[in-house]
Amino acid sequence: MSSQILLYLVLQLLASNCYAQLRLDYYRNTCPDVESIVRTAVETKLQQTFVTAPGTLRLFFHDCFVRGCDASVMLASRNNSTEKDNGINLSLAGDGFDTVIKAKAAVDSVPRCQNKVSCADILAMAARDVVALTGGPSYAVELGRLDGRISTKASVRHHLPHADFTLTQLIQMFASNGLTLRDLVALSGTHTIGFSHCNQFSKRIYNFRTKNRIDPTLNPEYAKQLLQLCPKSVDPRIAIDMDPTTPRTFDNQYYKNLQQGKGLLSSDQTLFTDKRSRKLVNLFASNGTEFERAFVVAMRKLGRIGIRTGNQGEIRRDCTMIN
Ligand code: HEM
Ligand SMILES: *[C@@H]1O[C@H](CO)[C@@H](O)[C@H](O)[C@H]1NC(C)=O
Ligand SMILES: *[C@@H]1O[C@H](CO)[C@@H](O)[C@H](O)[C@H]1NC(C)=O
Ligand SMILES: *[C@@H]1O[C@H](CO)[C@@H](O)[C@H](O)[C@H]1NC(C)=O
Ligand SMILES: CC(=O)N[C@H]1CO[C@H](CO)[C@@H](O)[C@@H]1O
Repeated sequence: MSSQILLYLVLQLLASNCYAQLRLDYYRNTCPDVESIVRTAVETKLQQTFVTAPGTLRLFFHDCFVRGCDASVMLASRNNSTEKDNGINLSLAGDGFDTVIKAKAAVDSVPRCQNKVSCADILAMAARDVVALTGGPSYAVELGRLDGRISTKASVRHHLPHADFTLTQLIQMFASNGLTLRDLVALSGTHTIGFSHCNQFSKRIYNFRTKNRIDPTLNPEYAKQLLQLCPKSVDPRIAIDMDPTTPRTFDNQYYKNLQQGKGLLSSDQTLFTDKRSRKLVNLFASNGTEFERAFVVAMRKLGRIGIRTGNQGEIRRDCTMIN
């Protein structure tokens, strides 16, 4: 065997070891009904408020990109120093956290399941459930993540993408998490539901490069609507639909919007503007099945980032505090 092939095999082994212990039936013996317990809790919460869906999905993304999928995003601190205290998080909907807390309580109310299921796994299941419950695809979730013990505000800064990132910056950040351009375009399709605060895109309608200029990649009619929804004196708490066409349905409308210049964030619209990703946008816009397949593949990969097993973590009793 050539040394190159050997090296390749060793690297493969190391890479697969990072999530070697994730399994579809991880809780078969400890908490066999965990899937339906979580699903019921998520359904109940979603009936109370729609924000449950986007809030939970975004929480999963932020968890996985910062220190891996270990529920570190949920840790609260007394001294304002954890991930969730970071400014970028100001916009993480409280209902996402609440979904996990409620589902964890439901799981722990079953005696045999008590303190057996990690918060990180509950978040991964809940993220899958909200997609299916809003019209998107369903898929089996790999389980066996442990909860991390560390969460720092500083770790957020360099690990989450910003709305004004260029495609090159987005590609780099996703690649550093093992995600491809296809994964990036498919996962951005999550912006088919949920809300954005005006400050995330106000530059595009008020100060694009120079004062009073509108981003030319914005559809002019859509730009007019945005100016009305987000006047200069807007209440900073106001958030608007990211998919203006079917805001509460997890579908491929997001990509059709991009084709029409109706991507809300600059990081959305650039997926169509830039030739490197336009073909994928067109594919996902024209074929919802292609989108769903790519999305499921990408969500699995997202859920494998930085997995903790063995003594690298614990099963938190309270998702907001280490044991
Ligand atoms: C590609 C890079 C991405 C950027 C630059 C980005 C940025 C943003 C921004 C700025 C918002 C609005 C936040 C606010 O003002 O409240 C947002 C919302 C959201 N993002 Fe992303 N995002 C990205 C990728 C993702 C991914 C991969 C997911 C999930 C897998 C995701 C899920 C969401 C959801 C569901 C919302 C709506 C949140 C809500 O309504 O509470 N995003 N994103
Ligand atoms: C916050 O508290 C934690 C533990 O209680 C400590 O490790 C950390 O250094 C503190 N951070 C700041 C910024 O004070
Ligand atoms: C937490 O710290 C940030 C600065 O890092 C500050 O802007 C914010 O007001 C603080 N929040 C609280 C509740 O003290
Ligand atoms: C959409 O993609 C699926 C999966 O690749 C394929 O089977 C189907 O024929 C495509 N549909 C259309 C209308 O192209
Ligand atoms: C939902 C949530 O916990 N958001 C927090 C994000 O960060 C701000 C600033 O520290 C907190 O006040 C929010 O509670």
